[in-house]
Amino acid sequence: MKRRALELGFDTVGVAALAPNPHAAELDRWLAAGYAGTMRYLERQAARRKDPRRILPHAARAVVTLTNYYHEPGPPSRPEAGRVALYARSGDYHDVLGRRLERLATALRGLVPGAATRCYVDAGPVPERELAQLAGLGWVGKNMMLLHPELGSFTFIGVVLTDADLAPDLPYAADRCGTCRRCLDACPTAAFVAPHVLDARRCISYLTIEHRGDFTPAEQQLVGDWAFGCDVCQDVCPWNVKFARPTADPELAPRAELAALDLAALLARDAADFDRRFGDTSLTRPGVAGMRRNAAAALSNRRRVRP
Ligand code: B12
Ligand code: SF4
Ligand code: SF4
Repeated sequence: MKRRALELGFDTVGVAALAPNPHAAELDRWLAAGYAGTMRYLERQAARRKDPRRILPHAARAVVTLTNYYHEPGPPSRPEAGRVALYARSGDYHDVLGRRLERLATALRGLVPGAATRCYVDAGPVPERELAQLAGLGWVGKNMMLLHPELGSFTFIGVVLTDADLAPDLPYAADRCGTCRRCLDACPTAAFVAPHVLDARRCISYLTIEHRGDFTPAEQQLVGDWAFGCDVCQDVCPWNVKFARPTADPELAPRAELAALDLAALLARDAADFDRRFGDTSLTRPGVAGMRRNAAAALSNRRRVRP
């Protein structure tokens, strides 16, 4: 099954034994502090995140995959272009990885006839970083990213839950951040309250992707010239500086239009035009209204800095 995963284009794969989440208390504290902002679904899913055996009846294992999506950031963007995080510069990864995970699940059911399987990538109540660490794929860094010791953190996590009795891998025991704290210090909005604790309400990724409605003036300032997501706390990480290599995956190839988003053009787009250009990308999450809000904020911030 692991061989099949690599043939399908995943960069690495491991198997986690499902058990109550050892960081359930951290999740409870994080939610109680209000750091999830308006992401109410995280509260609704909390019981299942704290015990992933509750997600699928009789689930016993998670097959966890990592897929490198790193691209060279390219030359500095044009004065009136908005920045898009690297993971969103290609076709929508939910679709690309969703298809691959379904093929992996088919292979698993071929090996274990009658096995139940369910696939997840960034959707659903699955504690994906936790499971990746338990499957031996790396550690959770101070920036909360899952860091693989040879790939870095510019990876997507994809999961197949199953009731099949697969041999689990050993969890990744080491924490290789050491005394480093570059990510915490580099965050442009000071969104980290402490190592491993992110106040999402200050995070540019949350504001530009998950937040609904208008920005307050303070929120608008926080997003800077980012139009979708943010990469700063990963860009500065020594593990990425050393190990991140551009992906050769054709389905994750970056699109020039997304590498430097034309903010003024985006402001002028109607819904149909937006769907034609970006309907198969992750920009559909905030949608045309959210992306126009982001474009207006980024343009105004750029003009404020460079009159
Ligand atoms: C909600 C969400 C967000 C929110 C909140 C982020 C956050 N840090 O919680 C926002 C919108 C801000 C966000 C941003 C981003 N996200 Co996001 N997000 C998610 C989602 C849907 C849920 C995460 C969650 O439950 N958060 C709540 C926190 C409390 O839980 P947690 O992140 O799982 O953290 C656990 C561990 O850290 C552990 N823990 C706590 N303390 C300690 C201490 C130690 C020592 C250890 C080992 C563990 C540990 O306890 C926590 C609770 O179980 C996941 C997908 C999923 N289903 O898991 C993707 C996911 C985490 N996101 C992802 C990505 C790519 C991003 C961005 C990089 C996108 C971008 N470029 O803009 C940024 C990065 C921001 C950051 N530094 O975290 C990837 C991460 C891949 C990876 N290699 O780690 C995921 C896994 C999606 C995927 N399938 O690929 N995201
Ligand atoms: S994604 Fe950007 S804003 Fe969010 S925590 Fe990382 S550096 Fe800060
Ligand atoms: S920048 Fe340093 S502290 Fe942050 S995740 Fe990377 S190694 Fe860990």
